Amino acid sequence: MLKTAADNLRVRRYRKGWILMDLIDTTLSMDRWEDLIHDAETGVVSEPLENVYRKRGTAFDVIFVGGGAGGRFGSAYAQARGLRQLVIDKWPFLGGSCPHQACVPHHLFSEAAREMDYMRWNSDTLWFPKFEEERASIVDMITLFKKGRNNAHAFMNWQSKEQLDMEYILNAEAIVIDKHTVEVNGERFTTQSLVLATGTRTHFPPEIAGLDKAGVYDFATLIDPGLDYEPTSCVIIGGSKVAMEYGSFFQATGCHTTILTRSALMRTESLHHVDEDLRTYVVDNMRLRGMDIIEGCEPLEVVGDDRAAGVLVRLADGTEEVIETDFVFIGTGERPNTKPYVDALGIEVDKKGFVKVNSRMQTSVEGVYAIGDLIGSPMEMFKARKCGMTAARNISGEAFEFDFTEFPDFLHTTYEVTWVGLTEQEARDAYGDISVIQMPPKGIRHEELSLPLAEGSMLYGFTRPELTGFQKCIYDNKSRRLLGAHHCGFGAKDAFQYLDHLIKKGITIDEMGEMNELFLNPEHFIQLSRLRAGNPDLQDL
Ligand code: KPC
Repeated sequence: MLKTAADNLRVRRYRKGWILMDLIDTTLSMDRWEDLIHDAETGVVSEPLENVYRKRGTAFDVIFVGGGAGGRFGSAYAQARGLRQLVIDKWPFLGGSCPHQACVPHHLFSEAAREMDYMRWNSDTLWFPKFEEERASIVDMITLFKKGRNNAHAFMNWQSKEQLDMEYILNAEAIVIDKHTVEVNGERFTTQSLVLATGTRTHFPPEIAGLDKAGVYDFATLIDPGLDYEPTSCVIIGGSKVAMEYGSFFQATGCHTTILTRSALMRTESLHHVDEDLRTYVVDNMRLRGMDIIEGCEPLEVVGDDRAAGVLVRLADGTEEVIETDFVFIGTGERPNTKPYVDALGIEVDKKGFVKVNSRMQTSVEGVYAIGDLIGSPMEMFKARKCGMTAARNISGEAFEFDFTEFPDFLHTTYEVTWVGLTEQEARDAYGDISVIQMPPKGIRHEELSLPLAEGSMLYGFTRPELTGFQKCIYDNKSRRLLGAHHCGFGAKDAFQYLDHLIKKGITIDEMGEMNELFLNPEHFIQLSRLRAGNPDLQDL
């Protein structure tokens, strides 16, 4: 019989009924971690994986319930500040849904979508082979992801243990008893402070009938248990980022995709500062790739016997129709499950169940903190991680506030779409006298201009100029400060992390013009700003 990772590890029985895998004195290689996580995922190992200094007892300064990005970064920060921390997760790895079902597969699929889009536009030209749609398989991509994802999981466990010296219990449910007590595997651990970090799940709108039918998926079930057939078409219910991102991927594989959304794409409540010109370019380009986007409609029911066969929708004009499909994907946003915390602790939550916190991540109950997706939008990595850090700083005695009202944002279609600061309209309303620098400039049709042109868009520039992307930045003419930047294209996302910081520091067009571009820089903002920076009176470009 093949030995499993579990066979090679010491299993300690503490007391009758308490069995766990004690890892504190063992250094596992990446390979061994991968094997162990695999064993836990397949049920070969069912006991908790524990990295706890038992000799120090079971009392902690802070327990993080949930070891995703917020819980892991909060734990690392708490540990570094000299607090004794414990982080607990039901999955056999730290890092949460990001590397398991969410951000990492989304990025893999979005990169695949971009590659397939590129291959399609260039099919059977130059050195490109003819694009073979039958080889573009959604199931193959899911299989590829699932085969590789434990590597990142293994690394999170290894880094947290060997480099960050974090204490953790994985593969075990945490039950919050009261604000000082958490039960795991029948054993009680005590804590001074408690941090809730258990994230969210897709919201399946109860008013839409038939969402329990086979053939209905969300981003999580697409991966686990996983889509097990190659769909012929897809109907997406909802117009969230998830809807746009996964929809663009499905469409790129050749699975014709229809998005049914109440609000217009990128005009949903959860997104702010979306410039109308950017939005138009993005949505037009999704349609150009063949997607059907039906806005202002109301999906009513997934029809079919036990399997989805279509979606009944009420259109904006009040008529109803069934859009046939064998694959329904839900992209209507996410909700938390906070009932156990309300019941055990009496913490305040909002109408959708998100935990109410102040800027120090403190809930309505003293000593209890909540972080990450559990507290609502934006459900982005920077926020989760910095929420964890904020909680840890406050628990360690520092009065530290985290304001995430302004942040750089992004999504994928077959493009990378990213934005920060004010839209043109918002800037006009707030400042009146502004300059807009954009590419293509107003008055030039994209079909007649191959710019913007840079990494990732060079071939388009010489084949289909209108596909090269769109960009815009906005200055306040009086202070000459950068107010906002907006981009659809390739390779500029990282720049927006720094632009966000620079905008908050008050960077001016003159300082922008002083920067050293690495030509052809995907956002073009430096050279375009420099062309205007010499003018005492700023103008559009
Ligand atoms: C591979 C990768 O960085 C994505 S998973 C991140 C999880 S965590 O570091 O805990 O935020």
